[in-house]
Amino acid sequence: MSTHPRDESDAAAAAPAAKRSRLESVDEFYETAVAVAREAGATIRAAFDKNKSVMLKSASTDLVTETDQKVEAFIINSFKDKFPSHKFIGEESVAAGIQCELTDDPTWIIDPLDGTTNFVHRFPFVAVSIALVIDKAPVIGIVYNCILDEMYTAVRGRGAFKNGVQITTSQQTAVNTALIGTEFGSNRKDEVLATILENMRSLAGEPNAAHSIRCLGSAALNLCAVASGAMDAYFEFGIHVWDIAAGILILQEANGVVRNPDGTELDIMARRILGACTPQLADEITSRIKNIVTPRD
Ligand code: LIP
Repeated sequence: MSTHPRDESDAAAAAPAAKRSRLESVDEFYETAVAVAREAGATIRAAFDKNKSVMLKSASTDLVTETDQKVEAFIINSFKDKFPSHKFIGEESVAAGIQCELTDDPTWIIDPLDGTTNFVHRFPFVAVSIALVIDKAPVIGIVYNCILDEMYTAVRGRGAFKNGVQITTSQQTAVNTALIGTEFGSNRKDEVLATILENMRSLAGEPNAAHSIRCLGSAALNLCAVASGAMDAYFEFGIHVWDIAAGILILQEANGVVRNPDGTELDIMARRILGACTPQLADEITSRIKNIVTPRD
């Protein structure tokens, strides 16, 4: 059962045949993505309180479990069955050596379990993140916090929703009244960590100190927190396209702004993100943080 209102049904009826069939496909893609995210979430929830065998990827701070791998395989197989011509970018497939290439073709970008460190420690900010990207722009974004049962959804042009209720960002325009999300990430090399801490200090310290800083441990859920007004902005360096593809659309559809942290137009493969409730807050954060250079996805 859909949690996303179909407020374009009148438009669909009036549209020419080609456009109508595209709108109908979007509805089918959306319904499938929500159902798959729910089923994936049930698998994660069942494993959440159990002992996990934890493996390392790029560093001792970059974790993966059997559940990440099992859930990604389930999600990709589910979409392949229904939409055989579509392409995929999945976190664990890329970790296993599959090329991370974004073309203009319809591509499902999947993080089966965003917040793996949280999952390992039973900190309940764990999400299934699924985006459908067409012509390199997200068209559908689903982020499901399967532990708290919070389903964030967006379809381009139709608004953003949390458990079926429309969400919008807060209206904060300045750092000194804002709650700001950021993360330590998995690269803890000395010079990287120094810039991360310097950026936190620049925002959390006087003058014009932010109300506070939060680290939820999931890029997807940080973006949804900004989308729903629970935080005012979020930025991070070193994330991957699968961490942010769905959350970007949810934040845009909730009237937020997404950019590269240096203020330029967002490049979703550039492994950096700044999301904010207003352009003014985004501008101030940009002026107060330093860039961290990372290789592209
Ligand atoms: C996580 C991100 C988080 C980042 C972590 C990690 P994962 O994704 O969502 O924002 O700080 O280093 O990349 O690995 O749990 O899917």
